[in-house]
Amino acid sequence: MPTRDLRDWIALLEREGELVRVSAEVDPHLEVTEIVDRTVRAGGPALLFENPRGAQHALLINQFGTERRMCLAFGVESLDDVANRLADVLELQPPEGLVAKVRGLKTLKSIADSRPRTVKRGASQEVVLRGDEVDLARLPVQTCWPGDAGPFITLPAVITRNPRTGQRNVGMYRMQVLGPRSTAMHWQIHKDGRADYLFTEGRMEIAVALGLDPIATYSASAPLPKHIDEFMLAGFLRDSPVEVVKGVTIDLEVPADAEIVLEGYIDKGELTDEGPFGDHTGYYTPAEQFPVFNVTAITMRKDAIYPSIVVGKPPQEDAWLGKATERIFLPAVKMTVPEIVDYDLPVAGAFHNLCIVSIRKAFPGHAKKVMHAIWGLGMLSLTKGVIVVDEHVDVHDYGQVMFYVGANVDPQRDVVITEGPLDHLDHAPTLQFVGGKIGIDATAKGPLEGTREWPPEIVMSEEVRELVDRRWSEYGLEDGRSVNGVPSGMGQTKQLSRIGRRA
Ligand SMILES: Cc1cc2nc3c(=O)[nH]c(=O)nc-3n(C[C@H](O)[C@H](O)[C@H](O)COP(=O)(O)O)c2cc1C
Ligand SMILES: [Mn+2]
Repeated sequence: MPTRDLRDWIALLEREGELVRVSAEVDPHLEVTEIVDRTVRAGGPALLFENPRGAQHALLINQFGTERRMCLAFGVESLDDVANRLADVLELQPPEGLVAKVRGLKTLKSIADSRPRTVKRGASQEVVLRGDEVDLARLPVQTCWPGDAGPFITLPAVITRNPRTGQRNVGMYRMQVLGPRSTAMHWQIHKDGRADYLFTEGRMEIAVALGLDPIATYSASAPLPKHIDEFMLAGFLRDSPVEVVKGVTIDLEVPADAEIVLEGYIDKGELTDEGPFGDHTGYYTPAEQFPVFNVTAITMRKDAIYPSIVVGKPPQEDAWLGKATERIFLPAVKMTVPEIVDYDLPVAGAFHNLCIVSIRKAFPGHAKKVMHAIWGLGMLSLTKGVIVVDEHVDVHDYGQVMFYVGANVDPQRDVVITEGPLDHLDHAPTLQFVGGKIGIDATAKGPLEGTREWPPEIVMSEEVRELVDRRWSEYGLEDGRSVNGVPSGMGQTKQLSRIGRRA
């Protein structure tokens, strides 16, 4: 069962041996980052710093840092189980027969029941600080890297409303603390939060939830279409709606179970220099102008716990938020491009730099069609490089992928160079926001694609493999895993299971 709030989640992590409490006084200025960086790379536990220097609240970090914890958060054995539940919804067909009808109705009901529910009272408002009582310095906000412009709130769920439709949007955008009652709001150019801002005239009310259950926190980072409320996704994935309560100084609803809520507003046109900030690209993003968020109230639970995350050179904790999105959105990607079998966004590629995709190839030029489909699909459109392989290739095994890139590619024939929109933070292109794209077709080619006769791949006969399986123990050898004809990663196992384990 997924957990309902952050305390429930911390208790689960503790029961599972997945959390360590640090009682020593630790400085949120750089020191926490260095500890977390080492812990994440070692596949270590979530950390609850009980005495962050200079602050009045404990700091939770690395709650998402391994595949096991990510699965615990979603209450599943594997992230693909989450994807399968969504696939059921996406594939909802007009049902035939009674059993299918009942199943269909249950699925529809579970979607309807996923909408946030308004309640009268929320633990997130046990303590209310307004006006001059508001001081962000009570929170252990991290300055993550030596070149950062200041402390940044890094794991917020920022709630806005589209002024035209009234639709809620929830997104995760870093917030540089500027003073006791103000922060910057780092809304990148492609994001829904930014669009809500652009639609607004004058003043825009904002709520920022800190310390939610892990599914709601994850949902704030999920690249949903504009008109879908991220808290509805959270309700669906949790199997219980996110409860919301009216804000104390704003006309927005805020999560009733949050540890901390910042209420406030942004005045259109009030901008500030934001950054530099050491980001998930592995580089500092330079200072740029972003809107100023003015805080009118801090509401919180008693002894509220402040959540944080460090981004930087991969792999960091956010790798697993990204992997969750990769897995959870596969059914939606397949619905639009059904010939896609699987895809992998390598963590080392910082997600937007590289996408490996396997396809059921059916016609000449098919791999190139799929590259262009990816460059036209939601946030995947920002992907800089796409590698396409045939369906039998395991996209998560980078050794295999590299083999087919080496073996099957004629660079003159199989490489596509084009251009399009790029990630807001990508420093490599000459212009910000737009630049080159590369596609590599590593599929086997047919005569209609202008090749000579394509040779068969080497594969041992099934008969001999069975014989050797049967007789293996007679040979006095140890591991005899058969990988018929498929080059294995040569010691490089799947990235998915690897991120967590390295020292
Ligand atoms: C740890 C973390 C930090 C992020 N920081 C930002 C950020 O500062 N600005 C931004 O635009 N997106 C940031 N993102 C990505 C957005 O949360 C993500 O694109 C989300 O889908 C945005 O929601 P929206 O499309 O509803 O605006 C971050 C994601 C994570 C996991
Ligand atoms: Mn959104």
